[in-house]
Amino acid sequence: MADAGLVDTLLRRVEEAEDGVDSLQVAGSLGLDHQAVVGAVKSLIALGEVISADLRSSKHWELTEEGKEIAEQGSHEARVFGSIPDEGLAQSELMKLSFGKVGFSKAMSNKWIKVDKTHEGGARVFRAVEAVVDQVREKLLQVQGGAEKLEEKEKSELKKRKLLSEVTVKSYWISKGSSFSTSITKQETELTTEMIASGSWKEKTFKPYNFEALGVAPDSGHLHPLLKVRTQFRQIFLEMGFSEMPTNNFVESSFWNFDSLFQPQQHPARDQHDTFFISDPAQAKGFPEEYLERVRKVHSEGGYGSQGYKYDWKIEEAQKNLLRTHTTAVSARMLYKLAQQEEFKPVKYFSIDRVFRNETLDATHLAEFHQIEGVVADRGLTLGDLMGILHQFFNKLGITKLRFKPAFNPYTEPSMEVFSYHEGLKKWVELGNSGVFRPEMLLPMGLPEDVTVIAWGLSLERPTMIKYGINNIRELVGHKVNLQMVYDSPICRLDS
Ligand code: FB9
Repeated sequence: MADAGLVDTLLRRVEEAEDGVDSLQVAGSLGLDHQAVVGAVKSLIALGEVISADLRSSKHWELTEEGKEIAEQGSHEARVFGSIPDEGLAQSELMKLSFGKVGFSKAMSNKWIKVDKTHEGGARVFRAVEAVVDQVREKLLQVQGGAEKLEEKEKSELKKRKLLSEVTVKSYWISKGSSFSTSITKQETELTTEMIASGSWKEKTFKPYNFEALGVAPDSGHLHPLLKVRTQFRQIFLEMGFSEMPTNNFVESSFWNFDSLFQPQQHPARDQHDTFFISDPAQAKGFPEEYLERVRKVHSEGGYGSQGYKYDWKIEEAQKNLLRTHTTAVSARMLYKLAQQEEFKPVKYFSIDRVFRNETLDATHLAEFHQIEGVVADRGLTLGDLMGILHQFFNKLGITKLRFKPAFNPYTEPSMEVFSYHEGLKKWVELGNSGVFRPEMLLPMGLPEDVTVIAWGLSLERPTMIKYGINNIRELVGHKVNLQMVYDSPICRLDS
């Protein structure tokens, strides 16, 4: 809202005027910037029909900077005439004056001065008349003073000398509107419960909605580098025919996160040091009873050719809620669901989402990261199939030379760590982990005996940090992230 005092003054001017006032004229008479008066006009327009304002453009003449200088100090020719003493002035001296060159030629054409070229010591300039009238200056002073119009010929002469310019100014012609009033009641901008309850809304006026108003334009929209790399990995999985798993539950039960994967309840990964347990709700319920019983049995007594872990498996341990430590918990849920189907169909699943580990934090590890996981279930899959699909997957990242190293996971046997030599970093880089899910995990779910499931996992942060040359994970995620990094990170293109 413009300055209330100016709005009131403007309303009084309109009321006093016979038919209206011009915003430029009002600004001039108040010694205000024209834009301030325009602001007051616009705020009155927003109130409805208080005033009528017609935009119009008017032309007027203004002195240029040079014109103002001449109006102040006289024309160049008059100053040349004034600078010549009775004994005359060497032409070379006259040309050294700032107004010398332009003034000399004008004074000569006005026949105000003359040159004696035969003078000893070089050409000398003398006055040719007793006195002169500086008409240029007088005309400019007339324009400056807003006096009566100059002849067209005179104006174009001054315009040609760049002493005068014609300026077009837009201004408002302001007159009384159909609901003109000099007392503007404050317009409410929201209808409150108090107004409705008390009925006071009846005496108030409300600012009309401006449905044309545009929202505040966001200064920028940028995707985080992690999300750009996630999209690239998602694209790779999709073109390999994988379907994305539903990972929209960070909270998981220990049953699906550990027990269903044949990870024993006394495993160190299941204690507080490595896992974030949830206090409320602390316990999960509603597990498939028959499946749970088969899991209990395979842990405590063995089965399916396995001797099991021979410990007293407790449901209370399986019921503990936690933040999932890997997306393999989701893979377990999906494989169990697959096993419930009448007829087994081969599948290729993937997931890319956050997992949480109560780890020691350092430059490359936070208490959470994004795990990327691929899972393939089919009849008769072997370790060779796993190696083959890992070559195909990493090849799409531009990584062609892989090395596999025997490893251990509680839920896969055999297991392999995956390595590649990074030409840029000139060192072997661990790319992730992989393996064949154990029968003690798959058979209690009810999958056919000849079905094998191969899987692998890696993180999203490591390739992102390498891709964008980030050394400290805190530059990538967390409250200390420099947003400029987000704005500046180019779209991710993993080699394909
Ligand atoms: O991401 C990892 N390394 C990596 C991946 C891609 C990459 O791209 C290059 C630019 C081209 C570079 C590096 N790693 C896995 C290896 C290491 O970073 C490791 O130190 C950290 N690992 C995490 C776990 O740390 C507790 C990365 C994370 C990881 C490890 C294993 C799995 C998932 C994530 C898994 C699994 C799995 C195994 C079998 C069956 C199912 C899932």
